[in-house]
Parts: sequence; structure tokens; C-alpha cells
Amino acid sequence: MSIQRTFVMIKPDGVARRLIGECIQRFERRGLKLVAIKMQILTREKAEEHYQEHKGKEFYESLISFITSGPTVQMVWEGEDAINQVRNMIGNTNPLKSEPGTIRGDFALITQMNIVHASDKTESAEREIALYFSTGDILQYKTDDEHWLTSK
Ligand code: 3AN
Repeated sequence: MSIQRTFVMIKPDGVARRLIGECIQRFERRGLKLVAIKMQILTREKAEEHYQEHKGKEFYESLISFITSGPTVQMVWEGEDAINQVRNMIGNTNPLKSEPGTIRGDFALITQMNIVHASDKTESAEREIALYFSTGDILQYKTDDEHWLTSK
């Protein structure tokens, strides 16, 4: 058993296309647990901090300008192998290479407007969660199925 937390952000295109519920429903149905959520328009400073690894790349300026262009939703999801499982569920960075059945494979065609971001490894998840949430923002609770599992 390896319960992990991962960071997920619905980008301005996902919010504008009213795909917040669709994304949340997919993660919930899979069995992941939402433990923190907020909504905000990112400042340039926050966006630069988030995407610091891409600074200097040719798409950097348009990435920052796009991600700060409208409301975004930040979430922390918890569950078994959550980091890899969520990455598999969102699909390849380039939607043209995303499998049908993934969020990007079902709803996107363009890399920059690929609906959703999710942490790619443990260190990124820790860094990204800390960038948007303080410890007290992350809830600890048990869902019905967890009560059932622990009582068996
Ligand atoms: P992912 O979001 O799948 O982890 P990253 O971290 O490599 O992908 O890239 C972060 C974001 O930067 C992507 N979601 C996408 O919006 C943008 N991006 C990455 N590569 C490109 C590219 N070649 N052209 C345009 N935008 C890109």
C-alpha cells in the first residue's frame, strides 16, 4: 500500500469549457479522494514559480500568458499510487499522443490548451502542493469505502 497525494490544476481552458465537474468526476469514480480544493486566477509570479523548470524554453512566455489568462482550479487528490494513476488518467502532454479515455485524449488537441496539469513525480507533487496549499488546508477524513476496508 502506498497512499500518495498529488497536485492537479484545471487550466483556464478546462474552466472555460466547463470541464471542472468532468475532471473531478473521473478522479472520484476512480476511487481517489479530494482532500483540498481552491480556485484562483494565477499571478504571473505564481505561474513563474510553478513552471520554473520551463523558463527559457520557446513556449515559456505563451505558457505563462495562457495559464494566467483566466480562472484555474487547484486540487490535492489522495489515493493508492495517486501520482502515476492521475498522470495516466490525464494522458500525454501532447494531446495528439494522448490515448482516448484520458482527459487530454478525450477533450484536447493542442499542447498548450491541454485542460489539466498533474504532478509527474513525488518531488513535484510535494513542491506543487506546498506552492498552493498550507498544511491546514489539506483535510484528513475517511470515506465510506475506507471505513469498510479498515473494519475488515
Ligand atoms: P505536463 O503538463 O504534461 O506535465 P510539462 O510539465 O512538460 O507537461 O509542460 C507544462 C505545460 O507546458 C504543458 N501542460 C503545456 O501547457 C506546456 N507545454 C509543454 N510543452 C510544450 C510545447 N512543446 N509547446 C507548447 N506548450 C508546451
